Amino acid sequence: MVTRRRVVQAAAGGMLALLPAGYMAPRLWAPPGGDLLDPGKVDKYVTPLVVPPVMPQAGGGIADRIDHYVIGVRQFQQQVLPSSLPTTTVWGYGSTLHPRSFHYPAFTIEARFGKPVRVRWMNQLLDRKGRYRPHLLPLDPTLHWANPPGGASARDSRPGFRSTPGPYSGPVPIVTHLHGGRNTEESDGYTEAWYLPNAVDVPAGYAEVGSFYEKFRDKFEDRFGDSWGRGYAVFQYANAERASTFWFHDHALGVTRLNVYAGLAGFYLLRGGPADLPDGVLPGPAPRAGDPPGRKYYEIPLAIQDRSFHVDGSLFYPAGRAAFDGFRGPYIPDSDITPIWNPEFFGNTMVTNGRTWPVLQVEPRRYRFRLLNGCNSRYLILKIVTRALAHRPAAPALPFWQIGSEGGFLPAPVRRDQVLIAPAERADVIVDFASLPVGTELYLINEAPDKAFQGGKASTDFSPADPATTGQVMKLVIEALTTPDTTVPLSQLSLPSFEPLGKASRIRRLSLSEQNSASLPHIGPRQMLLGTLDRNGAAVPMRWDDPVTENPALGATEIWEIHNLTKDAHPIHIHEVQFQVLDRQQANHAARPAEPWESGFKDTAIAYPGGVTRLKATFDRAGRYVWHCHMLEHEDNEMMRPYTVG
Ligand SMILES: [Cu+2]
Repeated sequence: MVTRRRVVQAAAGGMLALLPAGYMAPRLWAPPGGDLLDPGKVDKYVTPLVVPPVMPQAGGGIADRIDHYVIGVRQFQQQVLPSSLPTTTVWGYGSTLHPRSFHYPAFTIEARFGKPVRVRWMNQLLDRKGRYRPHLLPLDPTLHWANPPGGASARDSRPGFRSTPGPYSGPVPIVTHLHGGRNTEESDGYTEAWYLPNAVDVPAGYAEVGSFYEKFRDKFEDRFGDSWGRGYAVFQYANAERASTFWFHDHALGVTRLNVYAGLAGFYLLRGGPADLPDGVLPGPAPRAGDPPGRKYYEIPLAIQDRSFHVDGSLFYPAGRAAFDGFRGPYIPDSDITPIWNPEFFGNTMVTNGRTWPVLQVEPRRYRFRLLNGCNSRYLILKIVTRALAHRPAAPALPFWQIGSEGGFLPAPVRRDQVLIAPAERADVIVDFASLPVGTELYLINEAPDKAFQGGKASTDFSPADPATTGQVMKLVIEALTTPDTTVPLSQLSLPSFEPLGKASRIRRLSLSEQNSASLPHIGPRQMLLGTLDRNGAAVPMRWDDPVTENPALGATEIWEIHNLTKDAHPIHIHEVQFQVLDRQQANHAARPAEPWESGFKDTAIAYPGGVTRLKATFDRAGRYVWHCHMLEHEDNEMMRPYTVG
């Protein structure tokens, strides 16, 4: 987006001269700089990788039939940076009955096929006196967002302003989505089913819950006989899906990017059932309840995220539009450009499982890594290499054998020298370190760009991430083998059977488009929109509150053709389903089949610019869900649509 940014800056400079003096000064929000922590000052590979332990369960009366959890969202300090640098104030999930379980990212929920999980998700963003905690990060109140100050009549709307507001400083709405899970609507974490903390000082007139909270609360009580209350909701996950790598994260309307960036994400691993493999076939164990300290794990989930920090250790997130493209106003209400929201965000530091640039000792054997791109906007192209600063594109030292994607195992393992993974995508991979001598040092690097991904190859079509900072993720050091590897070699590994979806009965043509300012020439993007296509193939962009246009019949199998009319690749996520990627087609070219690693079920897939991506899904659960772009900045500003089944 370098080109566009230059255009915008030039246009803004020219335009400002024409504006009344009041628009030019004073500057409302400081640009980044000054107190931003230089990532070059963060020592790499001095902190061991954290393997998140399992989330402790809550005891329950019917604990033998359902796994019960009581999970709060709290604010706390964590040593995200190396211990020579300050701690970071983060938000994270944890079991309210186990205060030491609060961590960013969350401890892992281990779920068994066929055994439901019921979670009481509690908003505990409170101080010791029970007063609400404001957001850690600058929250733009001019988006179409949860908007608690709007009260019952104007919650979940885009509020009007007479002058450009500063960031929202009131109580923060949350609602948790189990990403990848196929659950009834009231348990999906619908973006307008948010709730504030049960604080003593919620201002009078504020909506304490989103517009769908009460309806889904009543549905949940009818369906499961458990009630919701002030500051919490209860969701139940059936765990009827294929064994998969799911994750949970916040999904509150218009504030998801900030809630997730503050730390609200964790793994949810579903095991067992007909689409899993017996214990011992794949590398393991993963953490289990009651593990002694220091236990060795050969199955490890890796949540990779980009972050920036202030010199005091606090999280940095842009406090004004100018950080993105230098545009200094006029903003809403004197134009249609939001004052604080940034169209994308790229941190300057790589964090894995809540630590910057960690190191992991690995034995010369096979490991299973469940990779999650947990970044807001950043794509990752991961590679294992011998030299961290190797010239890009670097030669791979070891391949990844991908065995699974978002919806469980692939039909067969796929060898990949590099793993391209978009925000919210997961790749379940095996890496075999067996051939390497003790003491060998390897690096997990990233060659995706430090800006919006548009497809193409590193160093040919785009500059790869800065090799000194965001171009590095983790270090792996080979240590001595402690026990022989008895897992099945890749050449003999056969994965669980895979049943493709049936024939589709309908094709929907959908669009992704980008809108610039309607009032200020050349200023943009203002927002990205989903929508439909008209008969002539022109985009019909839709906003969050436009009427539902995607309404599959219950049980229908449909093909969704995603026409991307923007310049960037967008990771498209559809709730409630696991889809198959059929093919992709650029204008005037033959369709290309899905990538080999997309041969299983997915819930998020890349829609490349200037082309069509065809997805097939069966919509077999009635209710109201959403589909959206998983670049969280896009999602938060209108690039999300409700859809209904049945
Ligand atoms: Cu997007």
